[in-house]
Amino acid sequence: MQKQLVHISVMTLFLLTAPVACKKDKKGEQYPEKPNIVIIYTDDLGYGDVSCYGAQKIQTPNIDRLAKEGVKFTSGYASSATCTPSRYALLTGSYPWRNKKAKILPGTAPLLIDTAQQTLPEMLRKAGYYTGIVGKWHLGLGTGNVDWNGHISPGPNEVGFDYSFIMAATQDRVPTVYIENGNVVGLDPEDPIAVSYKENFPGEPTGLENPEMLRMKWHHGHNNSIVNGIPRIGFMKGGDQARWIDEDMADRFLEKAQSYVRGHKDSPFFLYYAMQQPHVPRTPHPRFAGTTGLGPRGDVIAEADWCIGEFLKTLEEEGVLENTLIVFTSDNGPVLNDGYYDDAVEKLGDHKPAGRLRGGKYSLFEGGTRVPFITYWKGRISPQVSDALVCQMDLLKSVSRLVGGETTGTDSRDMLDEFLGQNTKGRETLVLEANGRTAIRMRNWVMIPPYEGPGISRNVNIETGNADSYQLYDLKMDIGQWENLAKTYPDTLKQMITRLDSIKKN
Ligand code: NG6
Ligand code: CA
Repeated sequence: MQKQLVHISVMTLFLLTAPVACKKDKKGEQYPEKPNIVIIYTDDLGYGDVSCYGAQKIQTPNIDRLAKEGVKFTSGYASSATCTPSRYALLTGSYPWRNKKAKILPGTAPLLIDTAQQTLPEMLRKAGYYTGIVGKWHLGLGTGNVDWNGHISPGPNEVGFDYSFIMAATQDRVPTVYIENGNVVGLDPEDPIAVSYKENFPGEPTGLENPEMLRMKWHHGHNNSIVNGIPRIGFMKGGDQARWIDEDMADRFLEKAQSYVRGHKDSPFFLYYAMQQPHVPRTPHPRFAGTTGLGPRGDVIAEADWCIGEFLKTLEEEGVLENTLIVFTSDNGPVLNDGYYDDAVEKLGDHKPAGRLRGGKYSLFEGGTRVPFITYWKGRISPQVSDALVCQMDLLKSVSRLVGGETTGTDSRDMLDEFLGQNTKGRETLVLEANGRTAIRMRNWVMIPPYEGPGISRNVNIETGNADSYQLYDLKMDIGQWENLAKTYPDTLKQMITRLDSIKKN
């Protein structure tokens, strides 16, 4: 009996200590470790929009620093060619096309993530992290009929974030207010907010009816309520004191990101810094207006890069840079005219927002989902360029191994070694999505099934990837996807069709 007890307690001790026991990687480093984790996420920034990925007309020295001293991925992907689905995949580790509701959401959409679903911040919270989001949310709020004047819930704070300072949807959608931990910032109860995506509020000016009030002209969509002279998507009334000033948004988010770091530097923290640039409406602070010669789109990219530099300085000043894993990436590829006349097309010159990639935002071609993707951990990652195939969705599983967290079966893959620059194996396959339509990348190949619909989305002037027959491209030889090899390699085509089907059924 006694012997058995001793045996049990030794076993218990072993079991208790086992999960904490460090696993060694190839370099003999020990896991789990609990560095701070920061994801810097830009909005609509293309593969060719930053100088470390080849841009010449825009200089992004701070992002370049991350690339130069970290791992610069050449095959790093968002799950999707639009925002909501990519953010859903990043936070939940699940393919967004498995959830039919994971489409670009209006500002009044209910919370898309189930509060019982696993999320990256929740996993980190359970592993002892303080978790926060500053910036763009766009994953819905509430349960269907939000009262913007009360406590707005569920939202980020109910799916794993201890702290949130967000805009609800996008800079071009109402409500145009900041929301901190579920409460509209600076709201005057005497001037309540009402929001509708169905109809205007009597007497409120709109872009369609009051062009004389506009300082930015709409090209398609974007002709509902006018806020700060900019016509938006959706109708909004009230909340005058609380409305954001577009030109100040970058500074507001930066200040919040910095104070978050200062306030939580002593515990491991996670920060999802979701910047609004270069999504429309592009409203650089006057400090950046006109600085790139590319118009507001170029200027807000320069502004975003500056913010990243300031943010890095804060990490340095607070003494935590060397203990922070930073991931820099974008939610989808680039678009020039996304609904406003803002000189993005006229002043483009020979700048190539998607680099050598075909298509852009909304597209099933590479330009839609292949984005700048950098991991940086000062003193810990040996600088390199990696061709490993990785997706933002993989951060959940990978970070979870790093910190000794827990995840259940998902589409997320453990790419920790790739993210830390310890191997370049990467995924074998990845399903890519645009507007609910899917394609598959497998090793150096990408296959796009036939889809109905226009080959070019006229308003934004971007190739969609739609075609009558199967498309197969060898990205190693043909990164621009100009030569369809579907007929030349029927076996590869078949294999990829089967593979896509089987992943979608799982
Ligand atoms: C589209 C908007 C576009 C942009 C996009 C969302 C129109 C005509 N176009 O519906 O301007 O807001 O939604 O972009 O309204 S995303 O990066 O958040 O996915
Ligand atoms: Ca986006």
